[in-house]
Amino acid sequence: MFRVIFMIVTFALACDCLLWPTRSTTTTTEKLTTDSSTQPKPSASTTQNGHGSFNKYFIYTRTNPRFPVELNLDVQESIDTLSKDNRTIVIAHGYEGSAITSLNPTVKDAALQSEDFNIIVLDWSVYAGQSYTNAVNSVPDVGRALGKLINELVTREIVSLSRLHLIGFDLGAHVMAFAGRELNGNVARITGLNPSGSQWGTNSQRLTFNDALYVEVIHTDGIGPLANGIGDAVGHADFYPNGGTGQPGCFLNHKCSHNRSWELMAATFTNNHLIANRCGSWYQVTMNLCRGYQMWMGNSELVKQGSGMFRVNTKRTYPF
Ligand SMILES: *[C@@H]1O[C@H](CO)[C@@H](O)[C@H](O)[C@H]1NC(C)=O
Ligand SMILES: CC(=O)N[C@H]1CO[C@H](CO)[C@@H](O)[C@@H]1O
Repeated sequence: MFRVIFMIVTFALACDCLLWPTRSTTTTTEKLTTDSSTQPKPSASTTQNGHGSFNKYFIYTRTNPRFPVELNLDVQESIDTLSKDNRTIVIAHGYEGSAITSLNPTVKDAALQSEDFNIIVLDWSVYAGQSYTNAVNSVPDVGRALGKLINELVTREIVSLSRLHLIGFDLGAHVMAFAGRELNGNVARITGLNPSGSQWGTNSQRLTFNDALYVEVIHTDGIGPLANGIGDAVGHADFYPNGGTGQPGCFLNHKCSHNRSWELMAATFTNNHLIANRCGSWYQVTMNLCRGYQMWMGNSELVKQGSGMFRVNTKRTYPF
């Protein structure tokens, strides 16, 4: 029942985005509603250069929780949407995603409910909508371009790396890895939400604990040949809700378990209720035998202590 309500709410929010009226005060909102067929469709080149130039960035705050302002460094009104006083969260979608993928309204709304954040939603749908391999090949450049943009915001003293949290889902987790590297690993926190596994399993450029001062990974679909995510522990803290596979209520639907990573993340912004225990071994993770110290999974804290593998058992419906 709650899950149904949650789905309806998320759907309503997604539709909300599609029904945005054009606004004269920003030149940008309508861009988000542009049909993808009218957008440029560059092919992924082997040089991987310039992919980031198609990135778009949409700002939300408590002042404009519904209608985003497109971030444009040349437009002061756009930059002024960001508050220097507030912490900043950047969200990156994954393969086949876009700014209006349910991940974004869900995590954005939960975060804004918990605190007056600057939320920047990265849209790299021009590449994320191509073949999986093209999308993978564009990840480095998309991430570096995000890193460069953040660097500029830091230079202008609008954003500070110590108050910045990068959240990436699926391929977006690896996008955040490249953004983090561009910022010399000095971002306070990266959260990888079920980082994609296909073509990243042995890829040394995947998300690692070097990419931010604190890297947390939530693995919800990381085991088996059909899994969407890397099961490997790659961050400082790696959380395996319900053992890191087959999430409650998802049955054998891997996409459902994959999505659960951002649903759980969103839920912890408002509830901060998912307390995991440290595991001494992979065996303990899978057998539900983790009895080590406690760690709060997700939430909005920028400085967290603790490293290793952690397991938390959740319910099947929101807020889990
Ligand atoms: C997962 O999320 C995507 C994007 O929000 C959505 O299109 C898809 O239907 C979801 N899949 C499942 C099984 O929940
Ligand atoms: C927590 C915090 O500092 N919130 C501030 C976020 O930005 C708005 C607009 O500048 C302020 O009014 C809040 O006090």
